[in-house]
Amino acid sequence: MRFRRSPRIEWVEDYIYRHLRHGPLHFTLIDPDNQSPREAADLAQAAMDAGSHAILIGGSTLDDPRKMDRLVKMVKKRSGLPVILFPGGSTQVSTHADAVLFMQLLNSTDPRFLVGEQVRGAPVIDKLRMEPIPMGYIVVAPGGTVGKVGKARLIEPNDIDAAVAHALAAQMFGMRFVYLEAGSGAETPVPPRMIRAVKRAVRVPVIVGGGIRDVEAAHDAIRAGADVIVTGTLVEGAVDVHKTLSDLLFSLGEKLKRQVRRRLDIGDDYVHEDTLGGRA
Ligand code: 1GP
Repeated sequence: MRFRRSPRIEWVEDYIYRHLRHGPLHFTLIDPDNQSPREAADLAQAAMDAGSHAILIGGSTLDDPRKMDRLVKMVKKRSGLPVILFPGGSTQVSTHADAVLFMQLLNSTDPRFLVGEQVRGAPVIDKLRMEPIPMGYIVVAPGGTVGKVGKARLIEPNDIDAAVAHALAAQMFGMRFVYLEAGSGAETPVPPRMIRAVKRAVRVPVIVGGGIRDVEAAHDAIRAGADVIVTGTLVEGAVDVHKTLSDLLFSLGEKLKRQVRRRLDIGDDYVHEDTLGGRA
């Protein structure tokens, strides 16, 4: 019997890695708890026009699979971007999405978020032939709703070693992304010092979100080494989503370019390219 050396990397993950070669990315988070399907579709289109790279859909509390399905379908129809589920639980799966972040809340104290929801969701994802993207999810204080719902033993902002240890564990488990989360709407985002330490420790891309509300915070995260920044609240509260995101991405543009140049200079590379034989 022949075994594949590693699971097949499918198109959404490949899309992310290909874009990462040119610098950090921005993902727009849509929380189905806070949006009607129509509002979500408008938001997704504005995000695409502004230059965001993917749409994440998910929330900590939604438990209405039909609303989720309608919302994902409308978002998919209106935006040409990959639509990736960022589920709070196994009921948040929709046939219309392109991929799902198959994640483990690594600092949860509840087996449900460590393995229970994943076991419930896996057969559904398999049946739908949806692309799972294995990801270690680490919640940092203040943690917000996800910290509470996910029963996280929050990592304190100054506990850099704990963040690094969780990220290393994720990588050793074979997860292909690490997500440092301060919680949606967090007063304070993940500290740059923590991002920097995690980025140095792991070879997989580092996603950072929670409380990134302005260019400064986004820039700090990117300068510290974030490969992907995620914003949700920023656009939810915006009068003009397109303008808000365009302004953010435009001002990051120049900074991102400098960051890319630095990366090229130091020959930074991603672990997946070894496993893909340079496919990305
Ligand atoms: C939440 O990290 C995301 O999972 C986004 O947070 O809503 O604060 O942008 P914000």
